[in-house]
Amino acid sequence: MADYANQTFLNEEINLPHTNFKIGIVTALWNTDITGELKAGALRTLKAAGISENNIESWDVPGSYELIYGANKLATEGFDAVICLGVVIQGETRHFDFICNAVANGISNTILKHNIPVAFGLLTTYTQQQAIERAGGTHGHKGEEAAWTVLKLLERG
Ligand code: DLZ
Repeated sequence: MADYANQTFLNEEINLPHTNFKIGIVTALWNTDITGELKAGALRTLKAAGISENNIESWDVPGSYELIYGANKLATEGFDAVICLGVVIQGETRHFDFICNAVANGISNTILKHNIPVAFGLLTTYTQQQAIERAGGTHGHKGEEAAWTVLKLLERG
């Protein structure tokens, strides 16, 4: 996969056609010390782009598997974009594969069904340290990146 240093596009300015977009942030409560930081970064990025707090719904769901339901529910309710945030750390069982694949497929299906941007802000790491490094550490901030991603797509209106 690409290195964080190649992601200079993240510094690009966002030019939204308006700032009234309704954006949902769905965050898994597993590994909440890390997902909490992902959420804080996503909120910071949305606000910096001019999205008012009144137009942002932040919804905490039990685990990453529930991101699928969360994204689909908000899309059904008319949100313009959804940011999904979670951390799945490889354990000794096959849960990791099932959850990661299900979330990837579920989010793809939601995008296609509702035709809105849904960001895949799911960290899928071998260790907790790798996840920490991607929540504002040496490998960037995947919460900020996920928010930037939906904003970039909303530029089109
Ligand atoms: C069950 C489970 C496991 C083993 N690991 C994680 C994890 O690392 N990260 C996460 O977000 N959720 C995990 N879960 C919970 C599932 O996502 C889900 O909440 C439950 O299976 C109930 O549907």
